[in-house]
Amino acid sequence: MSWLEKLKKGFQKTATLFSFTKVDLSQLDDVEEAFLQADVGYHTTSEWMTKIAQKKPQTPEQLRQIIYDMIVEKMAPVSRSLSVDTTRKPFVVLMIGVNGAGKTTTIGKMGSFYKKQGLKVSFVAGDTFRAGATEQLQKWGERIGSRVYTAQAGADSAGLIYDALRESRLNQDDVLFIDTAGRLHNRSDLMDELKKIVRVIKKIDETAPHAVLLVLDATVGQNALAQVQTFSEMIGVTGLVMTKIDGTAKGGILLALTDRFHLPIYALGIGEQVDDLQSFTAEQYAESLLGQ
Ligand SMILES: Nc1nc2c(ncn2[C@@H]2O[C@H](COP(=O)(O)OP(=O)(O)O)[C@@H](O)[C@H]2O)c(=O)[nH]1
Ligand SMILES: [Mg+2]
Repeated sequence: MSWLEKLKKGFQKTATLFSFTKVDLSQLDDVEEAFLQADVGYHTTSEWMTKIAQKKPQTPEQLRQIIYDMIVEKMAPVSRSLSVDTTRKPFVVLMIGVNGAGKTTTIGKMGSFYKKQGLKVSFVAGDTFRAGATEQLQKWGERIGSRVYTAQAGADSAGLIYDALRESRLNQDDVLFIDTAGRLHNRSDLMDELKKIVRVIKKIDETAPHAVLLVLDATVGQNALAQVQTFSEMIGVTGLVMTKIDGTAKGGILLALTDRFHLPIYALGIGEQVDDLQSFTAEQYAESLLGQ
């Protein structure tokens, strides 16, 4: 299956919401309902309903074309590809997000993506909190042939990251992915640890981390807004990755997020396999969301 086919399959549930069979301009409730069901959000929905009413589509095809254009217009400015600055040695990517969002899996997939481009990639198993997190990342490392820096369970995460970054520098790695814990005892605990991690990274390279990617699970829907808000305020986020788009009807959440935060979107995850992650493009997103 090609990436676009996978994406379409992933967005199938959202696309069924947009499979209008007729257009009745005096009765656009079902269109509005589709946007809301897909988690597009109230703001974008009301903006779009006004535009649709002005453009007066006569057929479902015309209506879908209008929606397609509106999606691309909104999402093109935040579309980013997975490119890294290989002069940094290493380009440091800090992966953050709540428990279960898909941080560790995304690191494995992204690591594989860069490996295939011939880059030297290493991982840091910075989630020393959750049992099994280190082993999970080690498996990815073995699979793609990347070095994984680890510490004992319960060890200080910032300490491990400090040592790993120093060694990664000596090794002249192109990219270093840092995995982090998703949930500690409470929210301020988690944020304090992340802040400490950023501080120790800066002791070694004040330009790092070069990317702070917040991983979001698409199935949480509107709750993603609160997550972006919290992580942005507390430690700053340079971009988003959305996982688990497969099997949810909430694919429109990226529109709501863009409306509110305008953060670059780097990649979409649509499954648990190594190739189930790719760069985000507005056109592919619009096409698959509408099932075209
Ligand atoms: N279906 C699906 N599952 C995913 C995706 N990304 C991660 N997962 C699964 O979600 C679960 C949690 O992922 P994990 O990477 O451990 O999350 P973390 O706690 O943020 O590190 C695992 O079972 C992953 O295999 C995705 O894009 N699609
Ligand atoms: Mg993890």
